[in-house]
Amino acid sequence: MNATPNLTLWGVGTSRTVRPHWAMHELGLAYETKPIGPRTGETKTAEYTKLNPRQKIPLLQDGDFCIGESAAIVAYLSRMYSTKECSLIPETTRDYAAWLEWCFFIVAELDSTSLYVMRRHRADALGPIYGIAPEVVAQAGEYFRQQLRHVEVALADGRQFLMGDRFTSADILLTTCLEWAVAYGVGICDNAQPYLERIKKRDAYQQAVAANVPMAPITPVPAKA
Ligand SMILES: N[C@@H](CCC(=O)N[C@@H](CS)C(=O)NCC(=O)O)C(=O)O
Repeated sequence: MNATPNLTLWGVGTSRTVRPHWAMHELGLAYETKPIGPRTGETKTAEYTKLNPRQKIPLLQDGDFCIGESAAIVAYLSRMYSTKECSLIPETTRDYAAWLEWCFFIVAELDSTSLYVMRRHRADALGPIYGIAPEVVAQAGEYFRQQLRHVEVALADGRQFLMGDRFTSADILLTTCLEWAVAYGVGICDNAQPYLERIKKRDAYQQAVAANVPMAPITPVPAKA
């Protein structure tokens, strides 16, 4: 199928950057890491801006092709590099639809609308940049818990993973959000606790955490001009 891939991953240190590291470890892919961090000025260099005008991490280079957005990178890797022995994406149309639904739900509702809002407005996170807003932080945490009901109901049938008995990249996205919520002191639903413990035992998860260093400090380092 594919010749030996030439993969370079830009970015370490955040809940978003760990996602593609994890997907690559699950898939057994060799890759180079460019360990640039958020708000260090490293996303704003001319070299990096040429690759990613959004000046955000993570970013994957696959040969002469670049893709940004953590969830898109993980979906791309899943589609491109899954094998019969190790696949992060469902095959049947119905399962694929359910997987898509999970991925979009997690990114839109749990990440962008809840946890990232908390991050932007917490005094000990990006609040000094975007505005410290305790009421907004509290509401976003509440919204996260409400939305997590979808996860609680799905996991109630005892399934091991979001898609049933098979680990997929939707589990990568969910796990990173659950961990982020725990770090922010937002309670996660009952069925998510054993799910999270189980998933964190995976070798690829542990390898990805080790690869995703140095971790960015919670309180932002002012970006260099
Ligand atoms: N939706 C994007 C968000 C990426 C993002 O916001 N990355 C932050 C760090 S978590 C970043 O690179 N900020 C620019 C900087 O701090 O220099 C994704 O999931 O990849």
